[in-house]
Amino acid sequence: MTPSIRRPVSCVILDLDGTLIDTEGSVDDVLKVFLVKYGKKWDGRGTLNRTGKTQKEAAAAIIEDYGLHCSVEEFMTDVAPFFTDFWSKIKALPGADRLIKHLHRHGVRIALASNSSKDGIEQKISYHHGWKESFSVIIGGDEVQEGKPSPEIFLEAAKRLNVDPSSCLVVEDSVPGITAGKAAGMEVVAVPSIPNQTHLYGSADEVINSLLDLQLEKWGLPQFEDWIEGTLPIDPWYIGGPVIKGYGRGSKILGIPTANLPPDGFSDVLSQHSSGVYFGWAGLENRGIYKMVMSIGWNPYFNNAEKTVEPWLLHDFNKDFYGEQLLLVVVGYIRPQANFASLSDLIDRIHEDRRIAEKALDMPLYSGYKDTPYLKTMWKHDE
Ligand code: RBF
Ligand code: MG
Repeated sequence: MTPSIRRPVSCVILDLDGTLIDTEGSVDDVLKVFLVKYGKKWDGRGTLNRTGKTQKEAAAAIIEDYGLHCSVEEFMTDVAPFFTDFWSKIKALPGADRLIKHLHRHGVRIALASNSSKDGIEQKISYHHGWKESFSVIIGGDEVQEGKPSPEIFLEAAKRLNVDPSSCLVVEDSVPGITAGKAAGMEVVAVPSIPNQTHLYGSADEVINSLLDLQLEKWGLPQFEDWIEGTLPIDPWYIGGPVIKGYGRGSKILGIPTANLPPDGFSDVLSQHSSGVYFGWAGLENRGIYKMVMSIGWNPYFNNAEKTVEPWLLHDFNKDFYGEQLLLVVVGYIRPQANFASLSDLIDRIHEDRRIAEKALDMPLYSGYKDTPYLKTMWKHDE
């Protein structure tokens, strides 16, 4: 299936915070530690309206939110060393490294345009191998008069790339960034860093769930070559815990016996991975190792309040196994979660996911993970 071309572009302009690296969460981590110095306690306020702001604007917002008695400049000087420590620990978002390397390998020029200062950008990207060399242009918020939502930074990026703004594709997570990209006359893909707020991103040309879902060929750019039989291999990740009774709806309404895992046990792993449908191998304590397809996220159809993990073990069990230890190695991605028009459409699609996963897991690329020792770490005896 070839998607319809939107408008061919020649260059890509990437945002950094919240688009390539998971900084939005880290800002809160820093504030938690830092506000204590001012005798305040972090309570999560203001997180939503800080995204996409310049450092100065964000600092001003925090001072106001918490009623701090200091100037913006004092605050920024004070907080700087705390951030430097944190940058080294910030993870790349799913698909960020893949996107940068792919574009670079195909000679598509990339600009990095961030409201952060140039110095801050350089620090943050220095922890990611091969990134700096992949960007033809890097622009910080301190190099323009006005940060996003003004189009200035993107127009300046196009100028330095020596292309017309209309030949640029912007990838952005925040609303101010999208506004800036459209005002610059560019194509804009939104990758929201805040879930379930799709309605805020209406002016983007497309809204995607994660960078893994970006279809570059829609803009006439070289398409990713790593998809295979409807699956995308990912760096494997490992989670496990006792099987808990799920919301119950999965089994009852859908007739799909998912074995839910407690989301609190590995919230950091969950926050590092986009919601969506994944597959891999499952080790069930003292029973066996089974093929597995799962959804992680909020499941739009049921509108779950919590990010859930719902692996479906592809085997006929004749009874429930609540409380038993279930370990998973997740090896591939299939698709983002979707909101289906009807329950039967959702069920059909989940069965399609099952077929894709079952077939893929027989490919050497994925089948070897069946022997991952981790899957058996809870077992009393080896077979
Ligand atoms: N729920 C959705 O609302 N959208 C989806 O795209 C979706 N995909 C799923 C894929 C798989 C493989 C599985 C096992 C479940 C999926 N679900 C999806 C979740 C289903 O709605 C879930 O079992 C119920 O939400 C029960 O809590
Ligand atoms: Mg951003």
